[in-house]
Amino acid sequence: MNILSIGGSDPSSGAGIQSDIKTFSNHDIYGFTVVTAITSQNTRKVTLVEPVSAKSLIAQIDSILSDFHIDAIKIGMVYNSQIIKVIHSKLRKIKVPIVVDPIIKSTTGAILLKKSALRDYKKMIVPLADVITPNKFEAKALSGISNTKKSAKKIQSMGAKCVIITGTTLSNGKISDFVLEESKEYVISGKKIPIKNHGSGCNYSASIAVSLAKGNTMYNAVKTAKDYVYQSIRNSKKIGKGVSITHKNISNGMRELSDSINHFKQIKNIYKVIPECQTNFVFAKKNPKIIKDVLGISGRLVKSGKEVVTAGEIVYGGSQHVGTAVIQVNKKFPKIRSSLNIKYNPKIIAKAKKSKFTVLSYDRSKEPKKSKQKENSSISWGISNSLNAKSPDVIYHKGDIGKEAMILIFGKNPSDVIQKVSKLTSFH
Ligand code: PXL
Repeated sequence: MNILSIGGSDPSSGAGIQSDIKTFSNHDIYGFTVVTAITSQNTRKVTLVEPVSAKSLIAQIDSILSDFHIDAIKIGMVYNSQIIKVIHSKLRKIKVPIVVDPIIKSTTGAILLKKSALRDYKKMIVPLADVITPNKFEAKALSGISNTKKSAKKIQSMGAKCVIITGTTLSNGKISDFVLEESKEYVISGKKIPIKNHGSGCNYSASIAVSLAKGNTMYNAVKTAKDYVYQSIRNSKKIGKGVSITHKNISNGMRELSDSINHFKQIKNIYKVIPECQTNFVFAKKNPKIIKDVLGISGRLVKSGKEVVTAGEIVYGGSQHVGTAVIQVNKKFPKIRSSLNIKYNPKIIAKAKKSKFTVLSYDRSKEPKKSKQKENSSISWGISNSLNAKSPDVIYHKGDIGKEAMILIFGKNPSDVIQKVSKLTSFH
């Protein structure tokens, strides 16, 4: 997937297009950038802003639009009326989701949208927005209204489909975002971290663009963005002499799982082994005790025609079933920390046995009633029932009334699992 960020260059890489590339990369999305203005700034101050010429802006936009498929666009800093007019004329007929993040002042207080450009901004940039993400100060600047709900309605009346005003209420350590969609409104709250930072606004709107590019709902996009920003502030770095720069720490485990998921999706004809209940791929911390200790995919790996696509994000607690299975195996074999489920197929089991894998199974119809009634206990029961002295490579069951037959493949880490999956499914 590809997203285009149109905005200012920030040499400190805390905000602007440099920051957006980081957010896109963190989500495995390719980022294009069109520079509207070159700011000279660090964590203490902005010393110069130089807008690019209309000619350069037009040429940059044309270069990107004429060559690449684009799944979403984010518009950040635009600085002056000339830039606003070019962006409007180039994007007004574009059909992909557009996220507008109004940038009026820098973190350190410098003007990033000229006063003389505000009128054109409201007339030409706001109406491009499928969603606009002002903070409460930017919302007031656009609408002239302090009241959150009325301000959002006014901005919507300028032509933005959805309006999200961030950082609206602050009570008992919480920070809230007010969301006004076309036909509903709601508030999403989260914990406030009292760190003055550079980058959180860009992280928020870029994360929204990622979710919309992936086809998620606005509600999910806002939830995901709030979580992403929370993590990026919590993990912010004081690398300069002034404010901290937000940073999203992608753990080695997350990266390893993400790489292996991509590898899995590229295995020839792999869509044929995705079961009805879809596939999850998990990687646990050392000594996992609870589901939150296990990375998994929040929406699973799903079959879409002959392709396998990732639905949702890699998160701790992302898989209930496969996560439970790996915790259970790990209790007896602490080296085993990764697993993936595929559709039951006797040919795969035969191949596993021929390959001298340790293949175990259990019979779901023999599960005691008590265990069946408890949510998720079937897997714990089945796995612990099947385990013997040898660390398992494969555990399967042939299903029960209303329960789909399934194969689980285990390994030390995601690459180990992928090696086994590749070997077992190579006949497809
Ligand atoms: O965080 C907003 C922002 C966006 N884009 C650029 C910036 C800033 C804030 O300083 O400099 C280029």
